[in-house]
Amino acid sequence: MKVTQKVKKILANYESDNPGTKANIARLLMHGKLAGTGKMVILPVDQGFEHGPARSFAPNPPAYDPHYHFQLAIDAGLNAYAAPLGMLEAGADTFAGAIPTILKVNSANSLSTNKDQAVHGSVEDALRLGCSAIGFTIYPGSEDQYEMMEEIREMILEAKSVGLAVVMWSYPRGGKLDKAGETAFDVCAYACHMAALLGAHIIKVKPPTAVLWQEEAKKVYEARKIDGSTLAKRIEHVMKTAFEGRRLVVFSGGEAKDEASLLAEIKALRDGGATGSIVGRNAFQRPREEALALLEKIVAIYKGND
Ligand code: FBP
Repeated sequence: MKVTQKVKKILANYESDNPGTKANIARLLMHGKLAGTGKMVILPVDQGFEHGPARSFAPNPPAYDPHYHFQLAIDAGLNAYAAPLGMLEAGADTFAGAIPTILKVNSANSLSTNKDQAVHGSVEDALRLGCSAIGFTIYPGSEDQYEMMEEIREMILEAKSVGLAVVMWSYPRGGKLDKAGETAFDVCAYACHMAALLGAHIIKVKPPTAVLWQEEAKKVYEARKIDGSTLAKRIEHVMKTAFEGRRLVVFSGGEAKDEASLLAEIKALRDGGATGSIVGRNAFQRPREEALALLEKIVAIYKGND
């Protein structure tokens, strides 16, 4: 694997990390069709946990099989595949070394009312399965947010000490946040910044709407004329909150939607300077050939081809 200058420059932003962690960040950035570009597209498949099996897989039944997702990510030439323990274990031998993997170590489920997550995977599991990173979700704003941050503090320390990378899903929800607040411009930027402060190497947030939700922050956004008029402008600002672009930030795909809207959104993410996308339902809920064609278009957008 020849690490490109572009990727070397990105690795230099991780000033405190050991060679093992840097090698794993490099693996994530040097795999697949976007290898070496500094951009990434990741397939996440933890929706079976978060939303339930039928809601996740019934739209495309072959997706009940964990092997399906490894193969989809590999054939689409994505940078990495992220999933909880059982999913990764179910394809661990067949796909060993075939694509960088991210072990999602905590999850929520739709049967609970708590805006919290259970830790069900470990750094040891990630090493045993040959993963490049652990993935962890926090819910900024929830009543349990401090506990989640404390849990991740310990796991980040452990992961970094054994040379793994850390990917953090930072999804505001719970507490006093309403639906509009969860994806508001200022709240999303705040969630991204907190993930950077917690020590994440790669941050995952949702694409923000134009809503300014916190009263005090709104005054500053308006007074300082922080432009949130287009999605690309909002992404530009979110990247600033990731230490002026010193941290990698990928944006989630969301519920399955029509191709034109998804591609328009991805172009805006790219134009705003996003590192890339993490696209789950929009990929695996489509028939395989359709998903591969769509992922090809998404990759082409990040390559700079419109
Ligand atoms: P999608 O592209 O399917 O939205 O996947 C991204 C993701 O972060 C998953 O990892 C996670 O299961 C899901 O979104 C959570 O979605 P939500 O927060 O809407 O329940």
